Amino acid sequence: MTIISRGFHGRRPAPGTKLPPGQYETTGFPVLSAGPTPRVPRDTWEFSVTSETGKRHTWDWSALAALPSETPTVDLHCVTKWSKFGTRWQGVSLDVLLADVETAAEYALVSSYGGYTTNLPLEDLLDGKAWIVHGYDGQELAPEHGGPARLLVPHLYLWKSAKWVRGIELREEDVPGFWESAGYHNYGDPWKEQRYRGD
Ligand SMILES: Nc1nc2c(c(=O)[nH]1)N[C@H]1C(S)=C(S)[C@@H](COP(=O)(O)O)O[C@H]1N2
Ligand SMILES: [Mo]
Repeated sequence: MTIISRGFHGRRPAPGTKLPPGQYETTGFPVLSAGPTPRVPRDTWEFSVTSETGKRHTWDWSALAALPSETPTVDLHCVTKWSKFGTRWQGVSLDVLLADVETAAEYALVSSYGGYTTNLPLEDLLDGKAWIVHGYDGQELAPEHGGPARLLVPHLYLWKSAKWVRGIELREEDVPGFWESAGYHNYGDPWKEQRYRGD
């Protein structure tokens, strides 16, 4: 007879866990920024989507604020191994922002005030999976966490959630962003532990 103890599977998460492999839970909210925090006033803020034909769609702050917003509650997973459960955001779904954009592109390159970039397949921005968020936990999004507005794409590692988001370029060909060029995984699925190139 074999007695299987609770510890038998070591650190493997239990079925149904919210913690992807190799991650630990934190209750704080660490700030990770590759450079200084840009200060972008809401009245000069602009966000644009540019399609592969060069057609540009632009929203200023009042245009963004006029769109229907959602309040997603999501878990965050950072490649440096912390995860934070149940974060509450407010923002506009990319489904809304991309609704009138005609495109046959398959890839998106996201860029930020300050110069940061990150890339992902366009389909990862659609179908309720991504938002441009401007509120966190019932407050305006703080500058260190990407305010006035950031991308939130919580099913991928958090480096894909570009802070101080400024624009999205829709492209026929994929091009690596800042961390992707520096050796991070091109896609970054935390459940497959796609941290670095080759994972
Ligand atoms: N513009 C910009 N966005 C960014 C970053 C950055 O350096 N610049 N860092 C990324 C990384 S590596 C992480 S883990 C998260 C951190 O978000 P937080 O500081 O709100 O925790 O933002 C991501 N978005
Ligand atoms: Mo990160």
